[in-house]
Amino acid sequence: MKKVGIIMGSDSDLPILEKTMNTLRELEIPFEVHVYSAHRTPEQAKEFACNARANGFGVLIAAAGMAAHLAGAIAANTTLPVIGIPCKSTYLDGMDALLSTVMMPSGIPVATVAINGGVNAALLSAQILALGDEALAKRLENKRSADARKVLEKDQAVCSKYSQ
Ligand code: RP5
Repeated sequence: MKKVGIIMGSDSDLPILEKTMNTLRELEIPFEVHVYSAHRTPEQAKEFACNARANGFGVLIAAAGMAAHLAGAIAANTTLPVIGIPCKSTYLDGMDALLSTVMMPSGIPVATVAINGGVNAALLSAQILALGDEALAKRLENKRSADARKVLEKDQAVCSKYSQ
């Protein structure tokens, strides 16, 4: 199976990417994780993106906060699908990163998930890889059903505790 590449602008973004990694583990998808910054280590970020397809990656997830140019910079250097996670930092509630990540110019797409949307980034990457992988598609279906069951259990618990 092709790998998912996870790139974050700083190790301070790790708590969001932990959710991404846990979801990928659950779905048995191999991944590789790096800290590359569009601003602090632009050459390394570029080199990673340029070589990603040849290095066995199928999808790239790029997470960054503040002036979050990482996903766009990665996307500029590969035709692999790139998923951007805008990370919430100290100021502006993540709106800075959301707009920096989502407002890509025509020609260089980034599929942007919600602010701090680590789980959905993993699920979207899985859905992309599952286009060519029936076993993974089945695991995704099973997870969707299991997640729905958990919500229904919560419904039962809330209903029986609070209804009168
Ligand atoms: C961004 O700046 C990183 O992705 C991080 O979200 C933010 C702050 O980075 P640190 O100052 O914590 O390294 O580039």
